[in-house]
Amino acid sequence: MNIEKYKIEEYNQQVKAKHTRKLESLVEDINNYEAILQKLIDFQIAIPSWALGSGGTRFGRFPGGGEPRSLEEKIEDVGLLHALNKSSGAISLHIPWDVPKDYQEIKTLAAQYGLGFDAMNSNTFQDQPGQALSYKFGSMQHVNAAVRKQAVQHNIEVIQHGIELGSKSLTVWLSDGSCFPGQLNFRKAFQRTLESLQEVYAALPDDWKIFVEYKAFEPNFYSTTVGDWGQSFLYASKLGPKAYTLVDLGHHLPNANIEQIVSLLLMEGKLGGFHFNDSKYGDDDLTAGSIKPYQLFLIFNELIEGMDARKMSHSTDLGWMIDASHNVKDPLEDLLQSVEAIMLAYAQALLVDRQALAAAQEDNDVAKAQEILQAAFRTDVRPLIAEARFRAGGALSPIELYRSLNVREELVKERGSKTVATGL
Ligand code: LRH
Ligand code: MN
Repeated sequence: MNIEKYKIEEYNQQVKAKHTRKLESLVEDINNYEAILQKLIDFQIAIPSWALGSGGTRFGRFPGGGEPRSLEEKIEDVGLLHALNKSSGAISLHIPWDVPKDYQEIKTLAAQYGLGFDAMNSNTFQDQPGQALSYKFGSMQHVNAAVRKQAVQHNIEVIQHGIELGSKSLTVWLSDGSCFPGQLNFRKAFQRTLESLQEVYAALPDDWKIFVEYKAFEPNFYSTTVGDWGQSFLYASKLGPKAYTLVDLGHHLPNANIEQIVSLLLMEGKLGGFHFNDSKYGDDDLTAGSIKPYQLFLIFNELIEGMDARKMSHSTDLGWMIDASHNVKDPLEDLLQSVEAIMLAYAQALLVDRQALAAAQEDNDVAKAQEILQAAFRTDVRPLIAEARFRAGGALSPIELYRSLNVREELVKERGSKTVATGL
């Protein structure tokens, strides 16, 4: 489904006056307003191809209808999101869930929607039909060299797909680990995984990056072979300069201080990117900012502090991706809300008075430091990101327009109520 530009302009005209009133009262106190707006316009978040249908758990899945039936329809849906919020300018593919049959056709279609291809994702956590060797006991850690070779070969194929599409990075998430004490030799598992990753690393083009994604548990429930930021940092450091860690917000043990992890990985030049989502218990893959919005703000606060210290570009030097699963919400509405929450956290973090904060920290003025941070977090910056969208040609309120255009109903009419998208 295509949302014509005139429909967005028509809608914006109806709500423009209210928006302008709110914006004018907000920007009175923001001196570098235009610079912040440009940063918000430039900030693009990649949409996961595997999260455009309804997700589920082992207990059940409740498809909402109108789900994309092909990679082409997935690109259309991301194109629709990008038309509405102008902040979703890339799609992140997962292989083999989204194997492109005709590279040129797929690239042309994506370009029509102003989309690029972000990190490619490999999959050695499921056995595919006709697969020679099983990943039941792991892939790159496996005791059987032939299984490790199969996993390495798959990752090299994923890089080939990415090269054809213009992607510049590979995300490797390994579900490898163990479910019971005694099942695994941790040292051998680490070394076998490192050797396998080194073979994949050797196949990377010079201008590519590899992201090593860590996760505390699930589907293994005793140990995970890339189980936390320290282990991912160890792999990325031993692999070489093109290797980085990837922080999926849902992959930490309860109460982990993710903003401190981000600060240190950034300091070491080994932070590659993010899978944004939110969670209350485990890897819940909920809407970003829906459970812990203050944590998301604190993460962006550390990102800006660390990226500016290294003179990094906010929009291009790290991988900004969403990784969520939609069990009860319309997948497209959920993704619009995640992008909005990420933009809100970024905008609020841009408002932090960094000189004053640094001075308060040097004075051990704890209360003052908190006042400075929370002044930014408690600023309603919604008019600011709405203005950024408006200037970029998007809708002042994407979800409001999505609903008033009955997009889901139109997609169900076009695709049917029982269609199921590939992915989680
Ligand atoms: C693992 C993960 C990984 C993806 C998968 C879909 O939990 O976060 O990033 O490959 O979800
Ligand atoms: Mn992830």
